[in-house]
Amino acid sequence: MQPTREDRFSFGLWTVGWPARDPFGDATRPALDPVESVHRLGELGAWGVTFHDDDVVPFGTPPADRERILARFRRACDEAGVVVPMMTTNLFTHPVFKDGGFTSNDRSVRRFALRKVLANLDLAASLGASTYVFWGGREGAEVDQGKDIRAALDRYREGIDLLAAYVKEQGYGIRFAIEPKPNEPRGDILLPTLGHALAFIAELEHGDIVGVNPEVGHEQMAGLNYTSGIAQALWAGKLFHLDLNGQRGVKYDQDLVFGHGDLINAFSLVDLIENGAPGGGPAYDGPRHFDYKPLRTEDVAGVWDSAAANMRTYLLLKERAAAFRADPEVARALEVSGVADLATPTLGAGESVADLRAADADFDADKAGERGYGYVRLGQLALEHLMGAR
Ligand code: DIG
Ligand code: MN
Ligand code: MN
Repeated sequence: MQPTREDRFSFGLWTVGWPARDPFGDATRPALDPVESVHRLGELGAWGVTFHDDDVVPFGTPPADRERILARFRRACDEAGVVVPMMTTNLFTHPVFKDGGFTSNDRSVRRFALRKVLANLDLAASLGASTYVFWGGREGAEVDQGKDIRAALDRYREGIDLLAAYVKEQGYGIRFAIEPKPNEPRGDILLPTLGHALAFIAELEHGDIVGVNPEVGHEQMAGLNYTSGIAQALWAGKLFHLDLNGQRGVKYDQDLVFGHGDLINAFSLVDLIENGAPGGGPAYDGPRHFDYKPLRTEDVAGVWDSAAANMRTYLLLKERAAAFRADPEVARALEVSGVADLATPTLGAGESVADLRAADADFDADKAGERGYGYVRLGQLALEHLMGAR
């Protein structure tokens, strides 16, 4: 269960670096030097680190200091043997973004937000990041009359398309991943779920390099099944990245350690990711990225325990999922449930609508309705493998 670089685990620096200040209380931990986090995460077995611009170069840092800070960060990554697979922009902390970045009602703020992302895209390219995440935490509203949603989507599309055109012109080889979230910190956030994000991407001029970065807890805050959402993102060829963590039901964004929320869904997710390719094998070859927050109750030692817990839980679930897939009783249960039959097209090759309507004259709906699909048996087998009881 010792993570290796081959597992492609990555962490946001903002996760372990969270000093645990929340709306109701002060920080319970000291600020962490990003360089320290890079070394510690590398020692724990992480393959990559990710960050918002401001996580490494604080907002408003003078250019001369910026280069010194970045040189020290690059050195740390080289020494620790970690890469930077993904980067993103902080368009949510500074008060200037309190009504959003790309979709602020204030045009001067929208223009500033685009300049901030452009600068960070140049840095992302120089660090070899292949994915750039857009989480629009402040893109939203609390008062329906205060935000013209259609105009906001126009501005969001204008911003993403402009940035995508820039990345193409520069030849950066970067793909964009939009991260949905239904609410918090705004009352309602634009592109609230995976489905909204996929529909938005379909309207872009440069949607070919734009995918999604779904986060476990964000879909579950909307009461949705994360594994099903990931399956649709894979089906659409748009799963460019993912944020793994835990969430216990429809409540505030808990950003728990991966698996510390809906463990059954975490199991089916790892099974899909690691075994879901047609014919078996990984269905996704991107980073296994953790975007979580160490509980506010933890000290610094607890922070590193929590980082290790994410990777260990993932590896345990991967091992359980492999056992599930290798179990002959599971194969039989899958057959009873007819899971593989769904891959058979409903119409035969060359069958017309007329053929379909003239066919199956002997179909007996009552008899077909008597079939038992055996899903409880299948679900119990999954649960017993998850529990290590088989
Ligand atoms: C929160 O879930 C968001 C921000 O932390 C960041 O912009 C993004 C990166 O994965 N996730
Ligand atoms: Mn979250
Ligand atoms: Mn996230």
